[in-house]
Amino acid sequence: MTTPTKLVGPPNVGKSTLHLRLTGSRAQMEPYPFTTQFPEPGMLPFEDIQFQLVDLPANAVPAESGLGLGQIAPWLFERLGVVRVYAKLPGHRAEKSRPFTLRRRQTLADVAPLVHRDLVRALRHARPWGAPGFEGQQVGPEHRIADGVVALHS
Ligand SMILES: Nc1nc2c(ncn2[C@@H]2O[C@H](COP(=O)(O)OP(=O)(O)OP(=O)(O)O)[C@@H](O)[C@H]2O)c(=O)[nH]1
Ligand SMILES: [Mg+2]
Repeated sequence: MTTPTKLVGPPNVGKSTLHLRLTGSRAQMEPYPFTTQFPEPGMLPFEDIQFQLVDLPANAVPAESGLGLGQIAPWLFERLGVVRVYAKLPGHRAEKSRPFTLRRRQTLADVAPLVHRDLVRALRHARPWGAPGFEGQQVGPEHRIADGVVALHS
């Protein structure tokens, strides 16, 4: 088992240097801010376990002035790969105000237990709307989720 841990901080303070020293990663370090553009994972061994240490791009939003504050939520949304699923059950309208939030690469089988306990076993097929190419087309529980409405059928 690994324990994911994130390395965050202001620009140019030596996060990547530390990451490289700890994990032997190929994290890029330069004497100017915003060198790190993408998350860089590395493994830090300790006795018989390993920490997964992720070097992250700098957070340059000054809390005092609030400049750029509005970018944080969309950035998190994108980087975490959040997907919103609006579930529709037979005989009900789609719940458009309360999406279930999952992550990219999850499947409709992962949606089922969030909607109803019984759906875990009962889900037979679904019809997703939102992703191009799957507008209402029948798909199985293994189908990868996308933002949009999904009609679930047991
Ligand atoms: N003097 C000194 N310089 C350091 C230390 N750690 C890192 N540096 C230098 O500081 C600069 C920035 O290092 P990085 O590791 O790229 O910093 P960072 O925080 O990852 O920067 P961003 O990815 O741009 O946010 C590099 O020139 C490093 O060589 C330290 O402990 N002391
Ligand atoms: Mg860096």
